[in-house]
Amino acid sequence: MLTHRFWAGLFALVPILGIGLYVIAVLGVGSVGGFSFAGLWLPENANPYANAIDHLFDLVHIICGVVLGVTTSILAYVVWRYADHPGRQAEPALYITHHTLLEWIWTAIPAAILVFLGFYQLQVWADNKMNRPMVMVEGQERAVEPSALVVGKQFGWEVYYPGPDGVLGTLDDQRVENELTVPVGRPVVLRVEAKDVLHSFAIPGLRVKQDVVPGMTQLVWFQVDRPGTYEILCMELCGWGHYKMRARMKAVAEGLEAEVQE
Ligand SMILES: [Cu+2]
Repeated sequence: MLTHRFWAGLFALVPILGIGLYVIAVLGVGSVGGFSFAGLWLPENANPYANAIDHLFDLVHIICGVVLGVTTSILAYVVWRYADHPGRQAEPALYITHHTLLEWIWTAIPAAILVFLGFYQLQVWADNKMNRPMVMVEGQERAVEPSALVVGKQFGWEVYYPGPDGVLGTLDDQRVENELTVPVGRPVVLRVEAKDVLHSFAIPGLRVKQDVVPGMTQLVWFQVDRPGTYEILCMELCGWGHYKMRARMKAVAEGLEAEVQE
């Protein structure tokens, strides 16, 4: 009797804590024992390409939150209500071992949600991963060229800028460790690569995240609308020093770029 109440209570903690912690992080107010809840959620987005990503992120979390809340609450209730009691037999109407219609329903609903999300996000994926930003050069529309090459390695980021020849990927490239500088207010394209193992190039404040694979070249693009310093992280567990793969990205007003790089 008491045991199943205990288990039911424990199961009930899953929706309460699972959803409650999200709400606390999103609201970001209050503190417990000196630990502040501010800043637990993502930093404010500074990349206009990523507003749609934030929208998708919220949508997916709301869908998952509702499903988690409903299913785990039902589980806790069922453990509470229908646990085994000595001497009591299951009512025949409630003794269900298989229900084909129910199986169809809880397969079809998640499938429909996934298919919906798949189509719903197509344009966002295209804008962020396929359609490179274009600029007008002498009356012609051209794709923005990468302004720097970022190479992930165990454990840090090498940043290469074009040297005096103005071409990226040549012998006179300038190398800087763990510091990237980009202009604000216009599209920036970067080439990202990995030297040794899988890494993931991420700038949380811009919602940029791209896995990098040795031997492959990827392009990422974004625009920074707020000058300042942003955190660059590796989001792929890549070895013992993974936590050290922090770098800084400085977003500066046009014209100041050269000064900062020196
Ligand atoms: Cu890494």
